[in-house]
Amino acid sequence: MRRKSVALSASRRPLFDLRMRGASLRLGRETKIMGVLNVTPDSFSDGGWYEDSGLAEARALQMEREGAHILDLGGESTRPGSKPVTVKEEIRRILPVLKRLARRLKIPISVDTYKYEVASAALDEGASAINDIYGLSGDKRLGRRIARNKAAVILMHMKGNPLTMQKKASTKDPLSEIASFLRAAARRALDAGIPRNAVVLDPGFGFGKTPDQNLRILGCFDTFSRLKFPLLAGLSRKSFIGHLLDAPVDQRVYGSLGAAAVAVQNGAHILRVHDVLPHVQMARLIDRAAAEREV
Ligand code: HH2
Repeated sequence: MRRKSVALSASRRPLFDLRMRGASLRLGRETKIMGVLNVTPDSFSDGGWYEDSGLAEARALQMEREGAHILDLGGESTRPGSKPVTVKEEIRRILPVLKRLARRLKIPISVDTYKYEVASAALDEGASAINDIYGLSGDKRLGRRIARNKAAVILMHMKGNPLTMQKKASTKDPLSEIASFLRAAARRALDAGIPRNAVVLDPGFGFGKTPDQNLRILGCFDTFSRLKFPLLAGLSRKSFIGHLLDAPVDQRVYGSLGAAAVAVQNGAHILRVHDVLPHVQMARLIDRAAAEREV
C-alpha cells in the first residue's frame, strides 16, 4: 500500500466527536487515554485484580484519578496461545466489577469482549462501548445489539485467533491487509446500524504480526488515517517492544511510552494503556507542543 510521506502531527489529527453511550469524547486535540483493567488470572501483564472486585474498583478509580478518559474492562486474556473462556465464566468475572464501576466511575467504560452474550450482559449494566478484537467478524447479532444500545464499538484487526495468531502472521507487508480488514469491519458496523460517529478502528498491535511487522505498522500508522475514522493504538507492554529492547514485561514502560508517542505523532487518537499516569503526562506534552504549531 502506498502511503503519504508526511506524517500527521498531533494537532493535525482529524477531529471527531465520538459518541459513546452516555458520553461524548472530542477526539483529535487531546490524546485520550484508555486504562486497561483485566479481571483475568492469566493476562500477559496485569490481572492482579482477579477475584477481588474491591481491588479492581480501587485500581479503576486510581486510573481515573491519574487522568484516564475511558476504562477498558476485560474478562478473557487474548495473549498469544491463550484459550477462550466460557461465556458463563467471562460474565462471572466482569459483571460484579462492572456493576461497581458503573456506579463509581465518571468516565465511560468499554468492555473488551467479542461474545454476544457477554456484550449483552455488559450493555445491560451500562457499558458505553464494546471493544471487539475480531472487528465484528464473529456473531452477527453483536453489531445490532451495540447499535440498539447506542453504544460505541472499537474494531480491531487480528490475524487468526489468539491460539493460532503467532503461526498465522503473514510474510507480506501487513499495511494493506489491515486497512482492507478495517474498512470491511467499519462497513459491518454501519450495516448493523452503528452510526459513523460511534466507530473507532485499531490495527491490533501484536495480534498475528511479527515483531518487524509491528514496528512497520507503528512507523506507518498514518496510513490508517485515510480510513477516516478515529484510531486507537494498543501498544502497552506488548511483546514486540520487549523483543526489541530485550525487556521482560515489567520493564517495558519506557518502550511503551516511546511507541505511544510515535503513534500519537502519526495520528492515534486513543491510547490503550496499563500505565495511565506516564501516558497522560507524555500525551499532554505532545498535544501542548503540537497546539503551538497552530498559533
Ligand atoms: N490488546 C489486548 C487486548 N485487547 N483491544 C484493542 N482494541 N487493542 C489492543 O491492542 C488490545 C485489545 C491485549 O492486551 P491485554 O488486555 O493487556 O492482555 P490480555 O489479552 O492478556 O488480557
